[in-house]
Amino acid sequence: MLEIWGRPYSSNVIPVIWTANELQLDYQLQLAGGSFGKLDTDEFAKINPNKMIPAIRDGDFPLWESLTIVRYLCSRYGEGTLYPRDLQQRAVAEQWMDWSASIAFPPVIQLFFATVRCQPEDRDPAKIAELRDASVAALRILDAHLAEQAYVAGDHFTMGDIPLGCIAYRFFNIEVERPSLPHVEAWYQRLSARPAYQAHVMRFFGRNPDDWQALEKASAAEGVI
Ligand SMILES: N[C@@H](CCC(=O)N[C@@H](CS)C(=O)NCC(=O)O)C(=O)O
Repeated sequence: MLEIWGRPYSSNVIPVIWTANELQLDYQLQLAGGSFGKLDTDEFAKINPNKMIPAIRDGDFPLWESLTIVRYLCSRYGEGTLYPRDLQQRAVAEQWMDWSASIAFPPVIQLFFATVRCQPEDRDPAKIAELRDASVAALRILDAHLAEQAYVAGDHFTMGDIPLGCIAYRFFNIEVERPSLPHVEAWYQRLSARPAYQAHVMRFFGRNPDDWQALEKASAAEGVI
């Protein structure tokens, strides 16, 4: 049995859960991190000594780092679909996964924290504009790439779309003025038609810390989602 450890609304956990669902894997979600705790336990130390989520256990094989987990699951369970067989196509998918972590994720997640996760009276318009511009500058690079092809690594959806798809959902749902990014918007619409994206990425968008507390309580009551 595959176990995924984490909170299903945490930005680094969402790509792993989306991947598992795209691959139609049978897995058990172990709620961990935040108020669910468990990161300080001896059991979790054997899975991820960094005490961070996400982490997985595939049988007795533990693995951590979200994008490494996405690559592992796709290579093991999605060869020829999410994990391109063609080496150059696979390299392009990986290139955009690494780019998402190094270039696109930092400004978008900071913009998310400066708006959605910040009480209106504490928001700093100058900081928000700066982060919005940095996010747009990054996404313009993706926009030019997607002008040439439907998905990040070609004509089909692959693992290359997963981290950026998570970022796109955050970016397009933050209430901030933004210029048109027509090719990123068209790709985001294509992702939005995918059932696993709707169910596991478009599911959580907390507007204030109370929402998260309510969600954590509800999730705790459910036990395993
Ligand atoms: N580079 C790591 C970052 C992991 C990370 O920062 N995880 C955060 C949540 S997104 C964490 O474990 N925080 C402690 C907690 O949630 O309790 C990855 O991509 O997996």
